[in-house]
Amino acid sequence: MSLARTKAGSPLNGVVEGFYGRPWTLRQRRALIDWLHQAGLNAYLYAPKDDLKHRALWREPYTRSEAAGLRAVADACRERGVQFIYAIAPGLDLAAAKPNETATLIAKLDQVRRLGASHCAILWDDLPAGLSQEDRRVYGTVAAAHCAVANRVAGALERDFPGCRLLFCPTVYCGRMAKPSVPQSPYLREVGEKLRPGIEFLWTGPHIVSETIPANSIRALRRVVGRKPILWDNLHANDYDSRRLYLGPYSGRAPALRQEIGGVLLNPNCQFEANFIPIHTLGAWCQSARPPAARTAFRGATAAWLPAFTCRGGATLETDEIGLLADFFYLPCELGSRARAYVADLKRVLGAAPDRWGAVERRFEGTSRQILALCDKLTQLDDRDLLYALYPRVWELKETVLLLLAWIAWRRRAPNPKARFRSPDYRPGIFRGGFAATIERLLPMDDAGVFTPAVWAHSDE
Ligand code: GDL
Repeated sequence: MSLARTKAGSPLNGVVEGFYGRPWTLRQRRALIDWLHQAGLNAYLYAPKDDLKHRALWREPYTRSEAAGLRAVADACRERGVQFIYAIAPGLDLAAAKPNETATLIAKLDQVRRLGASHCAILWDDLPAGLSQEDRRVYGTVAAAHCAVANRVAGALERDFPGCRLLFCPTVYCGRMAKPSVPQSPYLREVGEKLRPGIEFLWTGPHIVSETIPANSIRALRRVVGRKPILWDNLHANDYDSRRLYLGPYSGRAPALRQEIGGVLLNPNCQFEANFIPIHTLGAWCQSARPPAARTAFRGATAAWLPAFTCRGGATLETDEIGLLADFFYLPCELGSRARAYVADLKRVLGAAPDRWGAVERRFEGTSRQILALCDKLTQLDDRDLLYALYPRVWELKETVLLLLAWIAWRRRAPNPKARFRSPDYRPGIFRGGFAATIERLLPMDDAGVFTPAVWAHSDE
């Protein structure tokens, strides 16, 4: 049994359960800790936005049975050499100027420390703007209030739990939020001056979801806040869009970035079971002296994930099929190579008459059939939790491919190039219906991010 200890300042690499939505279960957290251990990662930051006692009801202590769950997580972490960092997010209603509020905060952290959390974090992300009148009078600024509370907590932890680290997530937690810029942001500058030196600083990169994180963007931040940030990396977070799932590799972060940061905590898909590739490839990025290219790490991860895909009823899955699936649910701004090729083929098919389709269309149909076969096999997975994590997206993929095949069959038969496709299988309101889809059609966004109303002229008559 290895003991979970880190020296102050040694890198913390792993996962932050930091998304909105249903928190993971104890069973899932145990599996996570195994994955972290296997991937050579050493940290789990507990911060599920919708654990009421983490955020909305942060003052309330955990009940006996909730405490048993947290203790079990802490034990599992200790057995696997993973640091269990418990985060609290009091900013929705904390009255910073009232001493008993900080005392309540410290008492709550005391509870989870006694349950076995190795370190603590205090989070100030996603808060309503401004301070109460009283806090404004005492502190003047949001940054001053946040630092005062964190400094007091740090003092108490230092006294009662030597060796316990404290992480701080600022209200301005990415470049895009820093106004007018990272070096000029009054909030960041004040945090840099007032936050006690030992307290560690979380940062999501240039954006909330950062496609890339250039090393020089972090150098600029370090100059302002006076410490190496730990990345809270939302690359694979999907809580902001229930139609997305990210099975692609950890990518868009050059190895040189590693010297600039105190670690990476990945906030991944809400669907726990879908996170194998993100975690495995993060491990490769953090661990290797020379991290492999993202695509190479991805291939390694698909092979390592294969044993989870055993099926009932005789179906067998190959590594290549897992890669195919993951290519269709890759990264926020990137499709995997086979999905990209599929879309490129589709564009050529859509733009040409059937007698010009030739090999492109045959390849397109071939891939379509592979996808459909794969979707069917997945329904036979032994691991039903894995299936259910993937199910909504797999179902949508299958329906989309069937639509494309129906269009191709129709187009082959359609004599008139101006004819338009419709089918009772795709009825308005039933196919892609609902409020969000209605709005998407009224105010579509183009590839450059420009929204243009579909209806320009309207009459008030
Ligand atoms: C955020 C939230 C996080 C959420 C993520 C993606 C931080 C620090 N906070 O802004 O809880 O999961 O976006 O939606 O990232």
